[in-house]
Amino acid sequence: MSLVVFPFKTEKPEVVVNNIDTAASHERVSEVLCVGVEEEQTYAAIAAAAPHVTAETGTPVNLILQDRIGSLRPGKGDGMNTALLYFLEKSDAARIHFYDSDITSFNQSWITKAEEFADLGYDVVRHYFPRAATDAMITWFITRVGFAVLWPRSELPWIEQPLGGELLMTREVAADLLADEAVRAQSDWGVDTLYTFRMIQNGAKMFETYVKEGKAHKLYGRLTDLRTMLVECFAAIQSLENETVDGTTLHRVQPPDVVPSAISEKLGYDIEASMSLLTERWTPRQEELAGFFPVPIRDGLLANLQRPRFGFLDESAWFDTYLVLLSEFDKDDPDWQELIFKLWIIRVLNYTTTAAARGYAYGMRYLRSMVERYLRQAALAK
Ligand code: GDX
Ligand code: MN
Repeated sequence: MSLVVFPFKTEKPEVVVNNIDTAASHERVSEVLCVGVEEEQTYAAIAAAAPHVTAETGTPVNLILQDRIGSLRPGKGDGMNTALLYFLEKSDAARIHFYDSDITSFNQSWITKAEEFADLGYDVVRHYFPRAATDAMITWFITRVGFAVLWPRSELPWIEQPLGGELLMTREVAADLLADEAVRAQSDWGVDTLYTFRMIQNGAKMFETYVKEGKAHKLYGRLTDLRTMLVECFAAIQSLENETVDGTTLHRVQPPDVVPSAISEKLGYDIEASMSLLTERWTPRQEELAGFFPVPIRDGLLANLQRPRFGFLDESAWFDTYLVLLSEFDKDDPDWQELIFKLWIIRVLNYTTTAAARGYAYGMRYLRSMVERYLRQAALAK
């Protein structure tokens, strides 16, 4: 039997409660655990609904607040690690599933799929979803690029959605994760990167299952909403820079299926609003830090003091930029935070206007082949 966990912050209560009910009604689920941050309105709504769901389904629904386990910003990482600790110490379930609580397309087949592949002997089952060509821009330009550049011979760059919050793992995998000091420390958005990285490094057998209805959830508008996530996801990669990963892990990916037009035709972010961010919030120190980059990149970046410019940051310039960021970026420095944010927006706009503008199929083909080119380039240098 399995424990299903929903980490939550402030979400629409009816969405979360509906998801809890869906999970509690599944025959493989012996308990549902909701992990909140504080006793706010979402927490109160879940507390009120939980006894009814338990009574109707016969499955206990428990609600707890996250512990302070890590040492970075207290965020989703503390929530997930609190759930792992609960799973290992207070539950006798054989497997744990995580699902984001804000998903409106969640249904029982997600749990069934994960269980079926775990039954086949995989230690980790991750869900992956069709995404718009301009969505998942942190995954593509930060995480998958970082995995390709740093561990080109490992399975890491081949993981479809390394940051996805929907996954199953066995007790053994959970114990390995929680025994790891760096995992416990990662209390922020970097937690997904750490989990994915250690799973592959520890040799867990991983299966990625395709969920064709997609993950419909609370949407972002301007890319500003993603700023903290960007900084924390990059810092997580940077913290792993000196680690080694061999290339022997078993990792299988279920082939993708049809992509609904609602997804292939979706715009992932507001282009005009994001462009206007490029000329804002400059400081003299950021201008100075721009000097760390090769001259054409520095000059292109600084042109954004006057007006948005993004033509210069193509695939090869991003490789060079990424290497400089790996060695120079300081996650605690507000000027570096703003500069990596600007650079990432510039790269995203460049990609949007040169590749995604040619259509969904072209954009996705481009992103996949880009990761492949990066890992070949990195492997030659290592
Ligand atoms: N307990 C707890 N504590 N839950 C949190 C916290 C926190 O500090 N912050 C967010 N959550 C919950 C939230 O309510 C939701 O259920 C889930 O975590 C994910 O947060 P959301 O704001 O919906 O993030 P988003 O942008 O949808 O990101 C998710 O997908 C990303 C991705 O797939 O790219 C999330 O799982 C990310 O970790 C992942 O990088
Ligand atoms: Mn979400």
